Amino acid sequence: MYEVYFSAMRQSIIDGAPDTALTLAQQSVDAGIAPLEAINSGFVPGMHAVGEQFAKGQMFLPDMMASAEAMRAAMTVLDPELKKLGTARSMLGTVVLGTTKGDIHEIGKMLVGTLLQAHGFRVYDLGVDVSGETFSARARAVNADIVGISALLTTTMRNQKTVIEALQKDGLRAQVKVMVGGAPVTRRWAEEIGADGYAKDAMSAVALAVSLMEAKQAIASELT
Ligand code: HCB
Repeated sequence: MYEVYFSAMRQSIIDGAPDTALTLAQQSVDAGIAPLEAINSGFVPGMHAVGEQFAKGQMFLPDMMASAEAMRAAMTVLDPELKKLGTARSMLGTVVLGTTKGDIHEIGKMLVGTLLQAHGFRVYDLGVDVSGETFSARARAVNADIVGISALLTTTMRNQKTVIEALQKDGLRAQVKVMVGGAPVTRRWAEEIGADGYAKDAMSAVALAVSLMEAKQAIASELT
């Protein structure tokens, strides 16, 4: 039904056109399209197309940066709409979220943070290029239940393990659950590095965070 919108959204990302992306995002809200549907069916497929074209050498870094700008422009409209969904909910848990050391990709991580907040989690977003020590120190400071680590590069995936090691070193691993994600990350990789879970997208990250909280609560009630 909204295919025309979704196709224009996808194209606005491929074209790296922030003004068009922002206008389309606003129009989709006015037309009653669910913000998550606009993101998942319109804008994110645009980012995937950009990644494919970059990999084939049909697009270059400045194009990819322009596409990221367009995505950010759309999110300035859709992010508050998503957050509104969660305003009346009770707090489910506390999540510390960031993109790992050496990696500056932030769009997927921001989306995960927004949806977690919309579903009742308190989220501390540490940004990009975050070291294991910083993740761990912040997890301690805010008494985090979950640490969510994003990595978009095959070269920075291994730093997800560094975060887990920092949590272990600081004696926090028993109380802090770890979830990992990002385009090159797989369930198998999550198991290999000793994470508690892997999520392929933002909605799965919410479902995973809920189940990790249930697991934490089950252990806590066994101990009391
Ligand atoms: Co970037 N880049 N990039 N990039 N980039 C990728 C990631 C490639 C796959 C493109 C390609 O070659 N096909 C590639 C990585 C190849 C590899 O390692 N396998 C790549 C490369 C090579 C690079 C540079 C090295 C390019 C260069 O400089 N020569 C450079 C690296 C800089 C650095 O980090 N040190 C670079 C730079 C950039 C920018 C700056 C131009 C820009 C980022 C801007 C920004 O974020 N502010 C960028 C972009 C936009 C991309 C692509 C096109 C899109 C990424 C994106 O936003 N996807 C990407 C291609 C792709 O991924 N297909 C390309 C959309 C979001 C919604 O998806 O997967 O990030 P997501 O997140 C999902 C999901 O994974 C999950 O939920 C999210 C929401 O649904 N999730 C989690 C994510 N984190 C989670 C954490 C959890 O706990 C749970 C779930």
